[in-house]
Amino acid sequence: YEVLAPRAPRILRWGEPSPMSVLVIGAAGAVGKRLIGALASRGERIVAVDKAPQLPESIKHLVQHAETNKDVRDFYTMQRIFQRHRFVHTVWNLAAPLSVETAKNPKIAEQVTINGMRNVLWAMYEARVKKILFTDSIGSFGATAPREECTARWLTEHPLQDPGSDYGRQKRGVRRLLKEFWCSGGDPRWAVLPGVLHSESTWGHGTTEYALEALLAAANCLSGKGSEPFRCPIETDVRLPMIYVDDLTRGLLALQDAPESALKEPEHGYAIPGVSFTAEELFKEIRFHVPDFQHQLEIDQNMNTFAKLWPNTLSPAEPLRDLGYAPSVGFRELIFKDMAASEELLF
Ligand code: AKB
Repeated sequence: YEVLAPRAPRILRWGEPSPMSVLVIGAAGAVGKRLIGALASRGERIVAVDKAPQLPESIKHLVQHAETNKDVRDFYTMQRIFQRHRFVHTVWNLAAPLSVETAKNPKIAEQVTINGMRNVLWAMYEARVKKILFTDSIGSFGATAPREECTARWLTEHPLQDPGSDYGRQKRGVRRLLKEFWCSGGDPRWAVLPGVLHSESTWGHGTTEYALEALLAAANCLSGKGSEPFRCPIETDVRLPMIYVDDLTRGLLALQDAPESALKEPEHGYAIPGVSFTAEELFKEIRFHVPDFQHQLEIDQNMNTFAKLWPNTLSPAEPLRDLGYAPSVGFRELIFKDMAASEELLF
């Protein structure tokens, strides 16, 4: 790479709305949809990119341009998108499979996660777009990492640690590409995400997603649609960090908005903390609302291994100091909100 030169400014005609847009890749996913909702509500113009043939109804009217049927694995597709939309100031690349999907099909996951990011960065480089945000994961921490109060800084200071899964290794690969892009004058930023509770009807196959399954099972139980015990795939005393999606989008937008000078963490990586709980605590809270809810252990080897490898808690200090972000939804509220929304979905 040569160092990125700024693009020549375009003079707008008097009264013409600013065409500057945010480009969201992976727009139709659970996080993509909520992020687009939050961006649209503050008046951002959005270009939504997804491999799906259509955008979900909930975001269709919020975006100015839909680039559907577009695969990040194809460089020329990405290049054409940036040529068509010349006023992109920020890119979100959310296109990546979750942990269990990656374990099942690591080669395809690598093509999407690493090659996809490489294609996006090349296309951005050609189009002189500097700012990109990437969603890393608690899956990046391996057996040698601390369990409590984990920070993104630990990952930048231990770039060679083995995360213990292809999922974590691929995230590490992306962080390396972002570092290169940074050295070339780009402005990459990344967020370490905990498990996201988002009350969507569909989601990918990950580890922390067990909590979503449990909450949906509880909502089913409440509405009389299902009485089968929930099959818990991980040991019930394993504590994992989780976050409610509204807190997450607030944290992500704070990372997008922060001036570069405010970002003190190396390589501009920040964990976005929420709350932490074990499956046992989750089931106890669910039973408070749904006394008939039952569970039984049915350990999934992949999920259980990942869950035991990942941090118990994320540190709130750095995002508060540099981004002004602190989680606002506590454990009980989070469970209640998600379960109520899951129940609404069932009707
Ligand atoms: C997964 O479990 O795969 C994701 C994650 C925390 O990265 N939800």
